[in-house]
Amino acid sequence: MSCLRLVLGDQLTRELSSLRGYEDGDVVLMVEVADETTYVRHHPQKIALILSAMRHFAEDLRERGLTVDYVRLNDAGNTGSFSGELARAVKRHGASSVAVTEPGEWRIWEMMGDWESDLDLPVDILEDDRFFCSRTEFAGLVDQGKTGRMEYFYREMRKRTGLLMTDGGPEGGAWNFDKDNRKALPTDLAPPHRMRFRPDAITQEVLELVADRFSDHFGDLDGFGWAVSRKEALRALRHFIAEALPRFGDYQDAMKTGEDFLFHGLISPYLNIGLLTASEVCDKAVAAWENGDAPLNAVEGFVRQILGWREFVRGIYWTEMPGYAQSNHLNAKRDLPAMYWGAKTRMHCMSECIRSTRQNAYAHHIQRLMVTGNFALLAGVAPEQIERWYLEVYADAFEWVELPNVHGMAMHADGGRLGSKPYAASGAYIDRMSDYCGACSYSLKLKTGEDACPFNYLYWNFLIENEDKLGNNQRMSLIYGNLRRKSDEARAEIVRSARAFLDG
Ligand code: FAD
Ligand code: DLZ
Ligand code: SF4
Repeated sequence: MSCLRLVLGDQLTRELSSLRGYEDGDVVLMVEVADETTYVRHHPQKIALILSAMRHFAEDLRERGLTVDYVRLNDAGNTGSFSGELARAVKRHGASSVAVTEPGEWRIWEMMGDWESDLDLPVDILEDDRFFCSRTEFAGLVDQGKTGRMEYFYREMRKRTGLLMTDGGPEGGAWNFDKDNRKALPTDLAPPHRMRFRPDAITQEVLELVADRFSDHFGDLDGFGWAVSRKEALRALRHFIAEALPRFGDYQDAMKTGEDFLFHGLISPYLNIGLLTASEVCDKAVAAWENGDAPLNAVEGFVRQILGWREFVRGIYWTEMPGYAQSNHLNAKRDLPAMYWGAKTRMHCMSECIRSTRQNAYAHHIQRLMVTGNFALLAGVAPEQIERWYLEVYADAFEWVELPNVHGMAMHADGGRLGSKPYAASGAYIDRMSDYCGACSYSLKLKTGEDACPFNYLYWNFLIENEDKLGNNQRMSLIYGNLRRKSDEARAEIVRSARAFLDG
């Protein structure tokens, strides 16, 4: 009685639930399929990362003595879908059951629901226990009213895990040290270099395949330097903890021309495909603080991103889907501007973030939220168009984490489930956190007109257009107070500038 154990491209973890209990005679199935490489037009680096990491993981399992059946993208007879390849493999191996870990995307979850009846054998869908908070546990917290805001969920998770806790309270006497964080970057401070990994023979072969089949997707493949095995991902993590973590908190929100990584971890792709686990990453960061190698404001800020935000958005995704993706609270309808695909723009901040995205399949959080996300929010881009963009262009993009971040955090399309108010900002915020404005051909000082920073008038225009939905939001009362003090003439000038820009 052999069990076919299907491992998906974002489940590359040795301790995965579907690999536990492996017995002689069982077969691990891994499949490269056209449906997954093209359901959106992924950045070529994302495809290369996943396929190469899958091939390395299969080798690793074989070295540990497991039998692995690995189907390559160009193999003859490849049906191109998970369902098709699973059916073929069941026949090939005469399997009597299938085991698989729950997937990271709703569309695959729905697909898996058909497998038992289609294949006419038992299909065991096991919990993905690589997260701190299971789907069921999160649903329980929703019922207890503990997931209204990320901050309360995070505190609950600190208590449950004991991370950065002492005598039942938070280490350092506070849950959050953001007052010490978010500084602008001093001009003389050089960030550490990015750790790049030279492609080995397996990666070289994948790079050729990707260049051959996906060269029409947005993004550069040259300079591919991602870690593709657990060993390399651990080296990347050690590099981050030693070189960048100590300053992570201070400069978490900073942006600088030509500096694409600053003090960020660049570990989200590894976490999301399973080369690193959330608990080991948090444990190592906490150990750095315990050993005196990183300050508490940095380590707490970092742990909050993973134990707090990452778990919170996953919980929202699985408790709110499939309806979550359908809402459009601000009724945003505009098409995604061509500059997101690299068309020339005078906006230096947008041009920098999109350049980094194209070159690296990466932009850091504040670039995603306060530049490209903020622009899409203020310009009223249709949520499904900007969501698709984020899902396509980042190496770490999987719907469970991408959708709540874009739909909820950046676009406020969920009406406030994820965040109590939209992260809308004018050019002043971007200027405070970056050196972008000094190199821009728009003027930050001008508030309206052809040469004014577009973020300035788009910000007020957004508030005017959405006054019926946001005007009574307690957290925006100050801003709306300022808007209401503007003369009719000033408001009309804002609307005129915004229309001219957006229609242009
Ligand atoms: P660091 O800044 O070093 O942070 C450390 C880790 O914290 C990250 O690796 C990540 O695992 C976690 N983290 C931080 N913020 C978040 C968050 N808001 N949600 C979930 N995890 C978080 N993250 C993704 O993993 N995939 C996405 O598709 C994705 N899309 C995003 C879209 C938008 C509009 C926004 C605003 C954020 C998005 N994020 C996404 C969250 C965040 O921007 C990335 O996790 C981060 O930039 C990854 O780079 P890093 O590893 O250098 O992160
Ligand atoms: C993203 C991706 C890509 C590009 N290719 C594959 C693939 O060929 N085989 C595979 O198993 N997984 C791939 N993935 C990741 C899947 O899309 C991901 O596992 C599902 O979306 C579930 O989260
Ligand atoms: Fe961006 Fe405005 Fe600054 Fe130019 S002036 S870089 S458009 S915020």
